[in-house]
Amino acid sequence: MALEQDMRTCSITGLKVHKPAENLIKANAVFAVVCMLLGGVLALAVALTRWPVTQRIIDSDLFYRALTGHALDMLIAWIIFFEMAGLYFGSAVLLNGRVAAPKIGWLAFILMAVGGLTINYEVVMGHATVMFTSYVPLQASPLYYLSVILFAVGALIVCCLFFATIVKARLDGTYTNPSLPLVTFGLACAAIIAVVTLAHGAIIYIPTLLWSLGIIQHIDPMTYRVIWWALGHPSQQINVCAMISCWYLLGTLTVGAKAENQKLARTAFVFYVLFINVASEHHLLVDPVISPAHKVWNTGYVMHLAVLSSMIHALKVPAGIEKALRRQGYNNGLFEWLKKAPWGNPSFSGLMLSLLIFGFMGGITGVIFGTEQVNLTAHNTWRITGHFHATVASGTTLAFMATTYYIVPIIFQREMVMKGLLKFQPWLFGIGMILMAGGQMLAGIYGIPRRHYDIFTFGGNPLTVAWDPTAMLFMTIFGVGAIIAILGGVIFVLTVVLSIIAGKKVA
Ligand code: HEM
Ligand SMILES: [Cu+2]
Repeated sequence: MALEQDMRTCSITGLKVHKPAENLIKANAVFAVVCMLLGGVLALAVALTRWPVTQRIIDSDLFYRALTGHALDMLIAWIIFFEMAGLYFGSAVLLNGRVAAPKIGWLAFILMAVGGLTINYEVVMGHATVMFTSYVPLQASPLYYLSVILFAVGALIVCCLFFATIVKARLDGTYTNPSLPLVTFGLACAAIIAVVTLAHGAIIYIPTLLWSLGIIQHIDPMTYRVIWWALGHPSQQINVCAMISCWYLLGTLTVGAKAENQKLARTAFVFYVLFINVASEHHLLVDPVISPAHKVWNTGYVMHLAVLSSMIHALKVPAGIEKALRRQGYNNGLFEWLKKAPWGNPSFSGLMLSLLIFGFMGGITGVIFGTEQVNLTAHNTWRITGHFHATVASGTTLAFMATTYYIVPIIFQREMVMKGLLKFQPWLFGIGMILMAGGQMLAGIYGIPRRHYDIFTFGGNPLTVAWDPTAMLFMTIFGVGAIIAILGGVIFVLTVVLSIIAGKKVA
């Protein structure tokens, strides 16, 4: 049948893979890894500049370019390109269906690729040294804002295509179960949040572009911040939904976990959609425009409805893994299942490290720093940088890395190379990030500021601050962790690229 021509059956999962879906996943995944490489090179420059041992290794102008580029390449490009690949996988592949409009998928990819490359060019050339928050009145070139908009429009198109592909799978009858698979459901919640988030992005970046062109004379900084964070924070919840979807997927792929009591997991996903936007306000706790009563109500009460979802998933994912391993016979005592788990499988260790670092280091500190009183002292210190290097930089990144080790055989149809080395990859990246983010958070408690080029001599300014020696100890630990994590990142990029080019073909 002509319709079947562009489908193949995956020899690993038995799923039907639509060729155009496969190609779109490949393109987005390759771009994700390339962006991680760029972001990683910049991470090294930024980390060595701030490490007391190698302090100020690049000059201040380059430091702020590198810092802007690092955040954009990592938090925006690596993560979002990977999520685009995930959306095609979760809709077309998991539903045995076909991408609703592949040509539109390619248009979106081109918009995102051109946008992403131009953003990098503008930042490297020093036309947009505005940090990724690009708070006004700091101003970047019009081309920078335009590129951000192009990238966002591309991502928005892919979200729409994701929903259209689900509808198509229903119409074509390739997926007949009344409820979507849990992984697809989680991704659908991510995509819903993404649409709302990107709408806020448009509301704020379009006037900012006009302002940088000189067409609008003034943008109120406080208005900018309020709307920008309706983009900035919910987009982290897209990442959380996508990461948790990966946790469920990896639980199944690595040990055969079944998501039991799925209604609870689905309800938890819906809670993100409903409540996360309110939680954005934790970024505005030191800002004067929102009333104290509102801040306390929001961060003291409403935020916890979203936190509740994370707690549910944090119990359900390990519970599913435990049940699966017990079914395999590891029933002695309380922990035999944990001891006998496949720790040498980098997808499994990556999943577990993601869960632990995201939950214990990232999630808990997030709740603490989101409290109004604590926020006043943590704001703009390294405690915050440590917090998000535990959540998205470690948790989400590890989950995506662990998933990549399945994407390569399933989609690129290549086996991963250097399997012996790969066993260590999640541990190097994870432990490095624990030391790095932990060092940042602890140094931050002693007042070490974020985004600061020179806390050692203040540029020769007579104002000198004697930092507590303990802060220097933690900053030193930070640097050691950063180097170990970067090594883990290098192994990831290297093995993925080599596997795609030269890995053994999967039969
Ligand atoms: C090997 C891994 C990494 C290292 C060594 C590293 C290091 C750093 C350092 C030193 C800073 C600057 C902190 C400051 O001066 O205030 C920074 C900022 C940042 N990093 Fe990373 N990072 C890594 C991975 C990641 C990943 C994977 C992500 C996101 C997915 C990420 C997102 C960010 C963001 C959003 C900022 C804030 C930039 C700003 O303040 O504007 N990083 N990173
Ligand atoms: Cu936030």
